[in-house]
Amino acid sequence: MKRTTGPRALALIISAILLLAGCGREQAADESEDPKLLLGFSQLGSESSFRIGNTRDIEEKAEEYGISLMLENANQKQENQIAAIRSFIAYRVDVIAFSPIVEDGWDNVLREAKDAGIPVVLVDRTIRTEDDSLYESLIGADFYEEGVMAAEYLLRKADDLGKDRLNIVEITGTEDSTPMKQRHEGFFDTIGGDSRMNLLESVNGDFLRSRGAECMEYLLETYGDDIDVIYSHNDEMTMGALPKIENAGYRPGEDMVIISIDGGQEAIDILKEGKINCIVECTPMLGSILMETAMKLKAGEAVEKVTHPVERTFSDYDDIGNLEPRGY
Ligand code: GYE
Repeated sequence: MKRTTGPRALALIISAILLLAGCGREQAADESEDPKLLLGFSQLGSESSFRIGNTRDIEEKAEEYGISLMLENANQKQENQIAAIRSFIAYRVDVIAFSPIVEDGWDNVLREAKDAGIPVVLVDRTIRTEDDSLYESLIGADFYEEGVMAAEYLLRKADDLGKDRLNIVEITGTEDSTPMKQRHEGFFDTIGGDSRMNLLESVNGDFLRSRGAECMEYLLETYGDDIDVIYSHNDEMTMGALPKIENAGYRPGEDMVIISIDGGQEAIDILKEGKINCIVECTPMLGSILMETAMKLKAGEAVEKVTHPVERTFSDYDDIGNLEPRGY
């Protein structure tokens, strides 16, 4: 048997080293081709159908555009995202993208990316920083506007219900995250001047189905019959809450007005059954804009600082019988 290290064996050894170096990576860049662009993307987790749809869309669009994707999933931990961004810098990717789980605490790592000359794109959520030059572009929904749309639905519904008081409970998303803050503000700024509207309590459900169920259980124990409206910051928490409402003997969608956000297929189907009254769309399909933006950045072209997708509301006032499959 030949014992010298031929080119093929060498290639195998190099691949093995690269694989080891990329340990923990869900998908490593294909080194065999010369990619036109290497994109490092740190996804924040897998907490909802929105998130899973967003990850899938980015993987699919990277492939379509012939872009090599290094994808890391942070499993809901900011420190994992920071470590992923550092590994992208060490790998010298062309562009770094990430969905920041919370708004604060990114300045140091983003300064490191800037010093290394690697442009950064924020996907879905934004960050709080005094230095806007730490990122090139934000691609994500206008969460404040989503809160406004949810409130506009409620104002219309309130007129139809004809009650002079509506008691609201709010189940919010992850503390210190952009959608949590802005969905709250947009909603309460819009109903603020209406004397019928009364907030009983806001509780934090962390965008998780299990937490949505726990929050609802607590709210029902505390306020029971008094609850007229449930404003939930995502479908996942809404779907955790619904069985609790039914088990407590109430009919969601009739005894209590249910307002949700995202518009994934499972929730849309429940809206069609009448157990959710209104869903504000939040689309996870941000992959194409991300790929276009990354390519422009690599080419040294100017990009939009902020891009918001166009979104709509689905409610019991609309005919959504023929709605296209949602894809998430
Ligand atoms: O609404 C929720 C997800 O950041 C817009 O995060 C996103 C939110 C989305 O987990 O379902």
